[in-house]
Amino acid sequence: MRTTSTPTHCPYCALQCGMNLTPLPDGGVEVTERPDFPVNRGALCGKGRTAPALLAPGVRLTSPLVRSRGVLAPATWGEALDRIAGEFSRTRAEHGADALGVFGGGGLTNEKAYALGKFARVVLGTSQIDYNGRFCMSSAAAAGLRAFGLDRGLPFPLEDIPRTGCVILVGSNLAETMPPAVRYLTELKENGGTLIVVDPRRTRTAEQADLHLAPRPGTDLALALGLLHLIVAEGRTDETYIRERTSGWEEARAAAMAHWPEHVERITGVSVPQLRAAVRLFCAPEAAMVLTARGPEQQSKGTDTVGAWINLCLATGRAGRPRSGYGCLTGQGNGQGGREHGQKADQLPGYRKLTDPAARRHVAGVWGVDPDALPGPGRSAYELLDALGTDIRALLLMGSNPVVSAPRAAHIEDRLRSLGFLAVCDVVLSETAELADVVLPVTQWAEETGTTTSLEGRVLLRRRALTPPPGVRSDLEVLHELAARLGVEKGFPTDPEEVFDELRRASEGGPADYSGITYRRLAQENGVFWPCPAPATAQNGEDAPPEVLPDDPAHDASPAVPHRGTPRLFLDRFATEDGRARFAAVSYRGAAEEPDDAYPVLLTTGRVVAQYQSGAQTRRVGELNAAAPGPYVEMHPRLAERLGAADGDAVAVVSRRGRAVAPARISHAIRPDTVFMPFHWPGEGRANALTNPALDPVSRMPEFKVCVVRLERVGADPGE
Ligand SMILES: Nc1nc2c(c(=O)[nH]1)N[C@H]1C(S)=C(S)[C@@H](COP(=O)(O)OP(=O)(O)OC[C@H]3O[C@@H](n4cnc5c(=O)[nH]c(N)nc54)[C@H](O)[C@@H]3O)O[C@H]1N2
Ligand SMILES: Nc1nc2c(c(=O)[nH]1)N[C@H]1C(S)=C(S)[C@@H](COP(=O)(O)OP(=O)(O)OC[C@H]3O[C@@H](n4cnc5c(=O)[nH]c(N)nc54)[C@H](O)[C@@H]3O)O[C@H]1N2
Ligand code: SF4
Ligand SMILES: [Mo]
Repeated sequence: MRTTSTPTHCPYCALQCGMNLTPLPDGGVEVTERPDFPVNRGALCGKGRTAPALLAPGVRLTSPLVRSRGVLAPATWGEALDRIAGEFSRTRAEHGADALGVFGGGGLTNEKAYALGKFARVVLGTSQIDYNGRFCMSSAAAAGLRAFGLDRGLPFPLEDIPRTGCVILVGSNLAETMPPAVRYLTELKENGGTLIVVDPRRTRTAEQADLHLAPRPGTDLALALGLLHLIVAEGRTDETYIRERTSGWEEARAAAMAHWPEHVERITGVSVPQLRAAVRLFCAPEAAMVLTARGPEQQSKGTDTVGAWINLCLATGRAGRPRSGYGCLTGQGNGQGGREHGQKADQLPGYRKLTDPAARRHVAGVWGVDPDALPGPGRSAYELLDALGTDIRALLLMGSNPVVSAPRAAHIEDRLRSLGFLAVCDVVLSETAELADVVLPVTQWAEETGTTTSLEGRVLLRRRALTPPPGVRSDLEVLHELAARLGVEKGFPTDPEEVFDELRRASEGGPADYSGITYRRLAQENGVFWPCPAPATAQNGEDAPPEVLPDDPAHDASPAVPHRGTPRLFLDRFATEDGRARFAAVSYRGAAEEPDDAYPVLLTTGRVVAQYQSGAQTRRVGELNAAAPGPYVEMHPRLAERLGAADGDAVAVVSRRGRAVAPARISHAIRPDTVFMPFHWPGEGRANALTNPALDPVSRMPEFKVCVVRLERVGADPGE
């Protein structure tokens, strides 16, 4: 039998590695290298390599489940969909549209995220929609918008990294979270560039650094201010750039000058000589970059913290210039696109603002509804989950597992249980799906076509390579069926390309303009970077083939020529009204919780290479589970000694919100005042039983990276 292989992309993280999928005669599927995709050049991590394991029946859901007499039992699609539509109609009639909630995910394709946002606002008429991206990079997004007028995680392709002079990587453990991307750092060093890693732990990533700074969790803001102080004091600012391309320097400068290096050393634990060394490495070369990930972002001051790191780029003339700039390493498979097309509480497609009258008119026009009928902004993710069972009575959840991944998770689990009605679309019976009244089993990445936008802002086509098993339907089909049952017959097509073509029109003229991107182009090119406006003559959907693209990388304004897309942003001007980047005038403030006698130790949380997020998917893959079978508490030998714990002993970690028990993992790689737990597991070792839902005032992102705890020995075997 001849089998054809289909080029596509990994279902997991934002690197969106290219891979080929080949169906095997025995019904399985093989993942092979796809060397033509430049980002990973064939390399995959274990998660990508083993992703097909979840396609097998038995592991995944293949029938809808409906709760009856307290138990989830198989039901027909008709019964399941009728039940959801019935409960939603009844709840809306009794309590109003805002009693209906929708929670999405950054793993959903652009088409799904777009359709979900439209479904909430047009079919349900609710303002109460948000998504898990709020837990992910929303502080970097807010800071990027504030500084540059536009938020695209990386404003340049990854291939620029090896060509810069110095990279400061702040709170990213790339070696575990995006292993194939480590080669960009290796190549940077091979080219003579330097790497500074800022992480309270000496991670596999930090081990590669020329300089590792290990601040106390939650103090990155002070660290960045201290570095800026030294840059000014040592006369290393780029005054011409500051004058010509920025605004707000005086205030930012004054704020930084109030943060003396000795004071910063006391707050962060990073010594003044280390601060000076960092400034030297960063300022010596002509070009440099600052990249942030969840470490500095998942803080109750994440927006200001990222703003302070951006200030370093602006003060030294390293943004909007070749091989230089600030970037955020977005996390989920479609973490970038997922925040652009309307599943966020305050947004309309194309990264438009829900409060902007012109944006409402444009999108309402595409949707064929009255702009005044569109609800206003709703609650942010944590606030939405916190309102379940009180203001919000029924919830549709698509692409998230908050029982494991939300901060203060035991409380959120209670809120979910207190709902009048919960519907979950998922590929597996996640811990959150277990609480649902109706569970709808959906198709997976290899069985459906759709687009994602990678951390580079590169829009990619995932292609259907396999026929889904009977019994499952796509998320788009679910929304189509529910819309029809709730009285909206048109506007929810099930063909992803049709949805994408509508998304293109909805995004046209917005900050994230996809109107010039078509499935045909995506199939021929290795992705297209947004913004990519439609050429004036091509607005009827007739796009010219990419062969006629001009070679000049700067887009030729000639209207008939398709736009090439925008790999590099801000080279001429920033996206602010006056074209200037804005400094953030920020001062240090502490975390929402600081250690005290009752809770003397800092807890931070994060990831391990073999598990993904809430683990709903990867905990079901044998090879990954064997590599990372359960939670642990990483602690310094000095802390372990004080506790009287040996490696492997069960330790209880107690915060103001709850308690988790996991074996100690003793390591010199962590600060003695801090413990680390990965958050991929439910049950006794659930890290999020402990975390603090203190929110950043601008981005509404929770403080996953800092809370205070006390430790207790509980015996050697946590399993019993
Ligand atoms: N294997 C794997 N890969 C993934 C994921 C996964 O779940 N598993 N998830 C994907 C997603 S959605 C995301 S968002 C990315 C996340 O990617 P990363 O941001 O790289 O992942 P984290 O482990 O959450 O955090 C990174 C580092 O921040 C450090 N850190 C903790 N507190 C602080 C602090 O206060 N300051 C600083 N500077 N650093 C601190 C931690 O020690 C950790 O090493 O990964 C993506 N890739
Ligand atoms: N303590 C702590 N907590 C954290 C973090 C941290 O660093 N520390 N990081 C936070 C971050 S950055 C993130 S991104 C969140 C992520 O946490 P979650 O939002 O829980 O993300 P996932 O575990 O990826 O959950 C996705 C769910 O959707 C399902 N799914 C996958 N694809 C599809 C699809 O196409 N359609 C549907 N309907 N379902 C699908 C999966 O099976 C899974 O059950 O966790 C946050 N929580
Ligand atoms: S790095 Fe991310 S995209 Fe690449 S194979 Fe691993 S999980 Fe998939
Ligand atoms: Mo994330």
